[in-house]
Amino acid sequence: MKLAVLGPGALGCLIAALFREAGVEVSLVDYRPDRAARLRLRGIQVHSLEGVQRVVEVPIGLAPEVGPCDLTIVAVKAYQTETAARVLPELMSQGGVALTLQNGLGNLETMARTVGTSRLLAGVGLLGVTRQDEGRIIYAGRGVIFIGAPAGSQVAASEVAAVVDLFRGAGLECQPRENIEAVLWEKLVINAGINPLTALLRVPNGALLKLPEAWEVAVAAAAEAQAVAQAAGLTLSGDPAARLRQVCDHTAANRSSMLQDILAGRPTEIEAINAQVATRGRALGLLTPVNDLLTLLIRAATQSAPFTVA
Ligand code: KPL
Repeated sequence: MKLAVLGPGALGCLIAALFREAGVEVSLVDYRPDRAARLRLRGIQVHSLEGVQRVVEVPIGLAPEVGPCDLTIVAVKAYQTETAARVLPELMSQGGVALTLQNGLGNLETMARTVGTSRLLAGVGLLGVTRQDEGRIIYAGRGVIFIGAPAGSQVAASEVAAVVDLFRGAGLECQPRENIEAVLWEKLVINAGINPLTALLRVPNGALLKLPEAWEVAVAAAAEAQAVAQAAGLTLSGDPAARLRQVCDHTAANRSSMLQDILAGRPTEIEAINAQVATRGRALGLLTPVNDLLTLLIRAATQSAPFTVA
């Protein structure tokens, strides 16, 4: 099976490196030729929390160089999905599958605009992985990946099982899920709580457990997200606070992806996370004041970067 991993960010680099080490035919796909050339030269540096480092040489290229693949994993930031979706038609082989492993909502809809829904899969990963620098990542927290066929997908259960086996073969804990929409929302609930708070306070995930006021806001944002999911007819497992606590605990040393974005001066995924909770809540007649405020604060934090005092 030939694989492409679209996006050399933290998750993309980790997955591509693990597949490569497992002997899978995999390429990392970048849209920037300069960065692709540098990464090809240096390889992907994977650091563990214990300080162990290894360099994995992963083939890296632009979409036309990589060509059609059986499985294309979309691991770009939610705000780059539009760009990624444009190259999906040339990356997906006849009968190939595209799997989004991204945060937030709206990614599947964007991908469907260029390749339709029938060969799409959705996945949710609860891994703690931090990008230190171009191609240099810290694998800070192991976690499970759930994969399933969303509404409109015609990918067979046996094909989902083959993708799950591929992930397992690369040393990742992976499980198939029939109700992947609910799982996407369960992750959204977690991201709505952890990501904006850690980004605003500039703390690792585990610190939220030690900051009672921050924790209260995180739980309130997560609870609003869970209420919107329930109003949309989805049944999410468990209590949002308990789920939040578990993820903060498992990824305690990790910097959330939104904190990494803020620190690097990049756009954030706020529009795909808290803003989605607010928009979808409004459409269902639900108020989401905590998510509204967190959305505004993160937008303000992004805009204020040029004015920050030393
Ligand atoms: O998904 C994450 C993210 O940072 O975006 C969590 C699970 C919160 C890990 O940091």
